[in-house]
Amino acid sequence: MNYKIVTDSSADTLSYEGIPFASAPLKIITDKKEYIDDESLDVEAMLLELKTYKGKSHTSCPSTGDYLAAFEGAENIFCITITSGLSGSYNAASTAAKMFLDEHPECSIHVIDSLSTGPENYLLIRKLAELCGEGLDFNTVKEKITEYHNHTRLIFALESMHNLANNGRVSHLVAKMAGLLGIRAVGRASDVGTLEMTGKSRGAAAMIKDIFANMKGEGYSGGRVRIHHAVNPDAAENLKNKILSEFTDADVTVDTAGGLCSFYAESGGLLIGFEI
Ligand code: X90
Repeated sequence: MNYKIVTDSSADTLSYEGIPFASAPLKIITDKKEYIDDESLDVEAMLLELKTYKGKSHTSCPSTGDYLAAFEGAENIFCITITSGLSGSYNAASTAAKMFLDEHPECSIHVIDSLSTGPENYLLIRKLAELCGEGLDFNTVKEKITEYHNHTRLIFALESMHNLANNGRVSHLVAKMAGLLGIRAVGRASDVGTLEMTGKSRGAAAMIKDIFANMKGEGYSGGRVRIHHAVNPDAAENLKNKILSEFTDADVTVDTAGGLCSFYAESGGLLIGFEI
């Protein structure tokens, strides 16, 4: 079977080895500039520029046309989007899938609403690449990825929720918690794909402890973990070591968050996707 994986840039993964792959970029838009979340974007430079920028900023998801372009030429497509609870990306991809299948009835597309973002989406992509690589048929891959999705979770820790609040993705009241100096708001992707706060941590060491406790509270017991950080490699490494100190054989990988996740998680933010 010829498979292709299509995602949007919320997965923090612009390429994937061993399988045809496309990432449709989201955009971060200010009155001065448009940042396209693809390989041309310097995420750190963007965050620095936004630090001193006082005007309005917002984001936009890929269009139906962007998804149609990403589907072009493929036969069997799995498409993973950022949560429909916070973005129109899933709608755009679903509309594109209908249009594509009208034109190409011999093809198959399954669009997955991740109800999440970043590292959880990465885990889903990694699993899809493995399942497709095993030569399974389309419906079997679809069944298995649906089942796998029941066993993945996302936790985050944010020092600021300014951009989330300004764009209506959390209330200003909730965002206040993360606005206090030295306080990180810790939360999870809810069952409907929105932000659910679980607590706050004072200081970097407490944050690592709290994230790990939250992971175990969700049922983590040594599965794969993916940590994406917004310019916070030290915290990501510390968390990785904490996990490995208890689950010595766990497969824990660290990477940088892309433009979209870094814009919303803001400098210092951590996103953790994991299997339960
Ligand atoms: O369509 C668009 O413009 C994109 C909107 C995305 C809004 C939120 C992205 C959040 C990224 C922040 C913490 C993780 C929250 C996950 C909850 C499901 C990262």
